[in-house]
Amino acid sequence: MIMGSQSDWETMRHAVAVLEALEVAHEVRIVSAHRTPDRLADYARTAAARGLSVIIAGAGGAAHLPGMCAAWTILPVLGVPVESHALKGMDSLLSIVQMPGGVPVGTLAIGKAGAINAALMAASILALNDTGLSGRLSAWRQAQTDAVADSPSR
Ligand code: RP5
Repeated sequence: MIMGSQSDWETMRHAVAVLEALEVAHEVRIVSAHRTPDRLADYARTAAARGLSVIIAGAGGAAHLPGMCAAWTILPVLGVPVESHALKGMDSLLSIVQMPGGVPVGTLAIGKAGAINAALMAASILALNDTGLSGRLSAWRQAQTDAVADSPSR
């Protein structure tokens, strides 16, 4: 998992929490498309050779991190638009989702929900070749279902 800034952690920590709950091996790095472009190029170019399978990239504002990451790797890249102060994350969303045909980024929702779902989608991809993870993911979904009350408490 990469994020553009320390300030993205408050959002992206929700993805990490899901990965930890599902016992998905992961690493977390700050990599900025604009402030550390060489770090991004190196990270994306070497990701597959280092054994990574999926990259979750969270960024806000002019959120070029997921797209530029996808430009340098054929690994699946899942983009999380972090909610920005100025435009409430619409800038982040549009920056991430409007990729040109040929370089895909799987774009999730703005903010916490997107971070959670990015982790779940990454787990789903990995579970295709990991029966243990598949079982943990099914159990996670069942626990979520079981936690929904029949009626609201008043
Ligand atoms: C982006 O700029 C980051 O992903 C972050 O969401 C946004 C603001 O970064 P900071 O100014 O808070 O470091 O690159």
